[in-house]
Amino acid sequence: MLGFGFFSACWLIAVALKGIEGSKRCEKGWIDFERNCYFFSHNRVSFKDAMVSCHDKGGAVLELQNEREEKWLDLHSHIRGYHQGVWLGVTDLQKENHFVAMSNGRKPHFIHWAKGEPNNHAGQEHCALYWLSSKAWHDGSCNRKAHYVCKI
Ligand SMILES: [Ca+2]
Repeated sequence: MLGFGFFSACWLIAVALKGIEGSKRCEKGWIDFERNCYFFSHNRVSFKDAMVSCHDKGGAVLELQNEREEKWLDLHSHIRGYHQGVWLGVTDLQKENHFVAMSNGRKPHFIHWAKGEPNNHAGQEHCALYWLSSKAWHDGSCNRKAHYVCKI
């Protein structure tokens, strides 16, 4: 006869499997955070190449939504040995000093420029990066090479 112990064991296994299934929601090579999946690049590329790469993977260059996500990005960038900056999907290529999100062309509702940024240094900086040493955003040349994170 199957006792209560057997059924409670089955229930625990079912809950555990559901947990495993839940953690496998993102494809291999992507990691999940608050219901989204993120791909951290191994190489450093221009802003345009980062956009193309993320698009090819079915995602888009990370557009930070809030401080929690920014802190999480900072942690994982350090874990991966990133240095300098990480591309964000924010640019003022269309209109100087009018930074918009690539996904919708609108002013991002979360913005976190470092002190003195964006400064459009030498009139050449139109793409935003999360700058690790500042723990805040910089505008940089879109042609520079930087790590990037795709988000789905
Ligand atoms: Ca700058």
